[in-house]
Amino acid sequence: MVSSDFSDRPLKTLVLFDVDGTLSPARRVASAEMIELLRELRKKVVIGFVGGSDLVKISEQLAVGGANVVEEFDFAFAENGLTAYRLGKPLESQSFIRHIGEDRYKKLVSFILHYVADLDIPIKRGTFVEFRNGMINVSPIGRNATIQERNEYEAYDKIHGIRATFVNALKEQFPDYGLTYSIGGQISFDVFPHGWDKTYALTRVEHEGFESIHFFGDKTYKGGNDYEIFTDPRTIGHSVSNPEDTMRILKELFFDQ
Ligand code: M1P
Repeated sequence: MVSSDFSDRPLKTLVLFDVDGTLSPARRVASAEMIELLRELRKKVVIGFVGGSDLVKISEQLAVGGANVVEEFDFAFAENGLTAYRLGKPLESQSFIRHIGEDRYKKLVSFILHYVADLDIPIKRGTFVEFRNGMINVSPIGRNATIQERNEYEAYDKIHGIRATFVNALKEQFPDYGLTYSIGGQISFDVFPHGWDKTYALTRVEHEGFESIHFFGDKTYKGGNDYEIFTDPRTIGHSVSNPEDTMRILKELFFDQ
């Protein structure tokens, strides 16, 4: 039985979306057309986003026209669902540092910073480690890179595999830490405990009784940060190449009937 909170929706379906590359272009703001389509969709089904970034960044991308992002979506899952809202109200959140412990974290971050210092890549900027509530995000070029620098780094990384090699070094150095490494975006990778990928968000809606859960994402290939939730038996996965693709499939599935 789906909660009476959603009794106004004709379909007992939850539709979850990745953010970057699915609802908005990478690190950019979603289009007004996308937000309008989501508002229409919400009249039919329950909607939510599951982003790897923190809520502040996701809000910048999805709060088109000053809207409050946790109110525009029925479920708002930032940091893969470790920070979560249901109908505008916060759910209990999880913490990376509490899980891993200060001592082990210090060893990890020190290794990362030494590794970045020794990296020979064309340019470096700042913020090489971003400490988040549910994960850390590591960027060889640094998170302060401009959009153009990001694009150039992404192309460089595709050829030289800087992030993949970095991840292998971390796996070798910290085999007993129980960490998952996920290369989801253009310039960085996320580090979090096993199981704290996007499927973590599914554990938060398990008891809601939806008849089906759709998931839309662009990094659905093995190693991408949408892979686990896309292939999870609890979801009907849709792999998209950009936000326009998402809109096209939504219209086919929910509006052309
Ligand atoms: O949502 C995908 C990824 O987006 C950003 O990656 P990048 O800055 O490398 O493009 C990050 O917020 C990352 O955590 C997230 O997984």
